[in-house]
Order: sequence, then structure tokens, then C-alpha cells
Amino acid sequence: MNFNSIESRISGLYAIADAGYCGGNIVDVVEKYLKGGCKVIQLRVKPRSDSIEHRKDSYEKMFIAACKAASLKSQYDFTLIINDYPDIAVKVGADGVHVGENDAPVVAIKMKYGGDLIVGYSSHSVEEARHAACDGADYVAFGAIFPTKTKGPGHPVQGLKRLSEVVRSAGVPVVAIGGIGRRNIGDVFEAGASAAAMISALAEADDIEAETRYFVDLCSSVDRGALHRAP
Ligand code: TZP
Ligand code: MG
Repeated sequence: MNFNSIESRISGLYAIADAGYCGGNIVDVVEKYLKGGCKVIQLRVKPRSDSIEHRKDSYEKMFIAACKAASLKSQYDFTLIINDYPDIAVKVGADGVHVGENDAPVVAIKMKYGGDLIVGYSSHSVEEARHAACDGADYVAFGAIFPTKTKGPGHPVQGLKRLSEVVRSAGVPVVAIGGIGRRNIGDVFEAGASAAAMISALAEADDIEAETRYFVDLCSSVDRGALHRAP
């Protein structure tokens, strides 16, 4: 495998450091993920409401956290993805940005920042995943695969069958997300996911570093993304 390929850079455990779960210090959690051996980390800082003040506050929090997380690249080899803010990703020297339907369009990000910035897209159907890949997304996330309290009640649950449909048709690596933990992570790789994204299963662990290590070891022992690579 080419170790600069998207398949190698978005693979295995995809740990999300979400400010809402980090008791204020998102970078402490990033360091625990890194010490546990995680190679793909996304920073996620959502505003408490849509008000200008809250949006400004989360933008500033993200900028500070992203600078600190990017500085850890001198000590650890990992892929850093910034949720929602392509300009911050570029300014701090992160590897990529993750966007959804309410963010800047994938095409616009690719046109503005060029091909080196990894762009991930949150999809909720086969059509949306294919569309994002055609627009230039380097990978797509798909979920929620299982019920999750992190997204709040009423968030649609997609299941494993739809996950494998997306894997077979997206044409880019698929990151499974939503309700993934010890009891079901093997199932998402069996369905063909290249990576498994997690928030609460890691952030709520008593020992975040040890829990990260558990999932990193598990991921290294299973085949990932096989359906995506199939001819
Ligand atoms: N998108 C779809 S489900 C989800 C997101 C951000 C939440 C994932 O969190 P958890 O705690 O791993 O279920
Ligand atoms: Mg978004």
C-alpha cells in the first residue's frame, strides 16, 4: 500500500475529539488518543446554538485547539482532520477537513485549496455518498450505523446493510460512524468500512488512552476497506 494514499491515511480507528465530551480540554483528549496509538483524529467543536456569539466562540475554540493539535505532529505521526472549518485546517497545517450538507460545498473547498487537503463528507444515503465522491470528496462518512445518544434522539439509524451498499458504490473509503463500540466494531469492518469513527466509546472510558489502544490493536488485526478495494 502507498502510505500516502487516502486508504492508508483514513483507516482503522478514526477518533473524534469532541469539545462537548472533553470537559473543556480537547487537546488533552487528543494527546490521550495519540498515546494510545491512534493515527486518525478529528477535532469537533460545535456551537451551543446558531447565534453569532456561540458560532464565533466555537470558531475561536477550534482555532486554538487546532493550532495545538497540529503542533503535536512534530511528536506523533497522525492524520489531523478539522470538522467544519476548511480555512482553519489550512491555516494550522492540518491534513484535512470534514464537512456536511450545511457547510462549504466539497467542490468549492477543492477549488479554493487544491488537491492536497483531504476533504471528507458526512453522507446519509448511497446517492449522497456517490455525489460527494463525484464532487471530489476523498472519503465519506456514513451513519449513524447504530443508535447513538451523541446525535440526539430521532437521528436516523442506517444499519449494516446500508453501510455495505454505500461501501460498494461510493468509490472512496467509507468511515462508519454512530454508536460504534466494543460490541459492534467488528461488524462495521465486516460490512466493508475502511475506518470506524467514535466519540463516546472513547471519551467516556475511564482510561481513554488504554481504550484507544484496545481499538487500535483490534483494528490492526482485521481486514478493513476490502469491499471498497474490490474490482
Ligand atoms: N454523525 C453521525 S453519528 C455521530 C455523528 C457525529 C455521533 C457519533 O458519536 P458516537 O458517540 O460515537 O455514537
Ligand atoms: Mg459540519
